[in-house]
Amino acid sequence: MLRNKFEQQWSVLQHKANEVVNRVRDRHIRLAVTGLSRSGKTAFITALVNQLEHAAIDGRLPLWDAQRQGRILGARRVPQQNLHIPTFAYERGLDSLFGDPPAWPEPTRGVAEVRLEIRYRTRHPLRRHLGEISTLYVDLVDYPGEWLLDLPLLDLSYEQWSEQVEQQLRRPELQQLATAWLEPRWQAEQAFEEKPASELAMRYTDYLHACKRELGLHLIQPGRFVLPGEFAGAPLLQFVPWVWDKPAGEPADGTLYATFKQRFEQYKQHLVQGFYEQHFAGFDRQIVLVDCLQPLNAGAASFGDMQQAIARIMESFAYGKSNWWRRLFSPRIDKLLFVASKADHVTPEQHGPLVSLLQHLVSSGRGQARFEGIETECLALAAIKATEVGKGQANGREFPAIRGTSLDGEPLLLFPGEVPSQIPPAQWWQNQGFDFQAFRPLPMSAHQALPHIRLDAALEFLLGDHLE
Ligand SMILES: Nc1nc2c(ncn2[C@@H]2O[C@H](COP(=O)(O)OP(=O)(O)O)[C@@H](O)[C@H]2O)c(=O)[nH]1
Ligand SMILES: [Mg+2]
Repeated sequence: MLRNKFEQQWSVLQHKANEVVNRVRDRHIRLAVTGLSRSGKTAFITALVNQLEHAAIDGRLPLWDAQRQGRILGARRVPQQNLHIPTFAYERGLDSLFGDPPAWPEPTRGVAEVRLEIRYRTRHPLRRHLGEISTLYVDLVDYPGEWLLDLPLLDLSYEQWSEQVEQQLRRPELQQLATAWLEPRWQAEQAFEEKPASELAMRYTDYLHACKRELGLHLIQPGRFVLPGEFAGAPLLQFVPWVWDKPAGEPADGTLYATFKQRFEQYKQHLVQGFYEQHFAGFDRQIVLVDCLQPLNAGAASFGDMQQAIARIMESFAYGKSNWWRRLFSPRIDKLLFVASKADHVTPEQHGPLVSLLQHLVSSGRGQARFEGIETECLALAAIKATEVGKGQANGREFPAIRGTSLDGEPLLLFPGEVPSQIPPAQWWQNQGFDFQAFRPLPMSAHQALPHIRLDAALEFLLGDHLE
C-alpha cells in the first residue's frame, strides 16, 4: 500500500518534471520567413523585430494576448548562435525607413538571421512557481522562396530536367527570350572548356532574369542561378539544360555534356539537398509571404505562374506525400502561416477578399500540411503600413480610397480596385483591372513602433502558445 502510494507520487513528480523539461525545450524557437522575391520578407522581419522591441513600452498589438495582458517585459536583439549565417541587416533597414525621404530597406539575396530574447511573465502555474519570469529566444530566419522551387529537381535526372526545359521552350515568348543562349548549337561530345561554358551559363542566367523581369515569371530553375547567395560565380552554378542534339551513348568524362551533367548532380546535392539539411531541418515554424497584388496588376500569365510557384513551394511542407523527406530527414515544422503581404495597398473592405484569394491559392498544399499535423493560418497584413485610409470623390460620388506618397514623392489618392476573392476566371482579366501602385513609407518617428496592419495577429499565431 505504502509502496503504491510512493509510486503514485513518484509518477506525479515525474510527470511534472517532464513537463518542465518540455517547457524548457520550448524556450528556443526558429521562425523561418520565406516568399518569392519582393514578397515583403525584409519588411516583415524588420517590422517583427521592431514590434517586439517596442512591445513592453509602447506596443500597439491588441491581437497578441501576451502583450495585451501586459506580460511582455521586454525584448532585445542578442548575438545569434549560427555564426556562419549572415546577420539580418535590421539597423540598416531602419536607417532607410527613418531616412529623409523615407525609403524601403535594400533587398537582400540570401539567407540571414536575427535572434531576439523575449522576457515575459508566464501564466503557467508550475513555472510561475519556479521563478515567475521566463525567457523565450526567437530566431528569425530569412531565405528566398525561390530556393524551395528547386525541391522537385531532387527527383529528376539531368536528362529529365533538360527534357522539361525543352518542353517549356515550346512557348513562343520563352523561345524568343532564349535565342541568346540557344544559339549557336553545342555538341554533346565536344571537350569542356571553362570559358565558353561559363559564358553559356551566364547567357542562360540572363535568360532566367529576363523571364522574371519581362514576363513576370516566378517559376525559374535552377533557383540559385537568379539568387545565388554566397555561391555567385561558383562552378556549381555553371551548367545549362541540354536542349541540343542528344548524345548517342553516355558521353565520356571531360566532354561538355558529361561536365554539365556532373554539375547538375552537384547542384542538387550541395545546394538543394544541402539547404534542406542545413537550414530547413531546423525550422520550428514557417511563414510564407505571398504578394497577391502585384501579379493581379501584371496580368493573367504572371498570376498563373505565381499560382504554380506557390503550389510548388507548398510541396516542401507535404512531408508524407513524397519520398524526399524520408530520404533527407524528418522536419519538425508544426505551424505554417500564410500571409498576403502589403495589405495597406488596398482599401480595408478589400482585406476580406484578399485573405479569401490567398486561401484559394494555398488550399491544396494547406490540406496536405494539415494532414501532416501542421497547424495553418491565412492572414492579410501590412508589415509596415505606408498608406492612410481616405475618401475620394468622382462624378459627385464618394469612394473608399487610400492615400500615400508614390516612390517618386508624388502624393497619391486612389482606389486600386476590387480584389477577386477567388482565383480570377479568364473574363476577369478583360473586364476588371487592378491598379497597384507602390508607396514610399510614411514619415515615422524612430521613438515609436512602426505602423502596421494585423502584425499582432501573426505574433499571436506564431508565439502565443510559447508565451503561456
Ligand atoms: N506598402 C507596403 N509595401 C511593402 C510592404 N512590405 C514590402 N513592401 C514593398 O515591397 C518591396 C519588397 O519588399 P521586401 O521586404 O524587400 O521583399 P523581399 O524581397 O521579400 O525581402 C518593398 O521595397 C516595398 O516597396 C508593406 O507592408 N507595405
Ligand atoms: Mg529581402
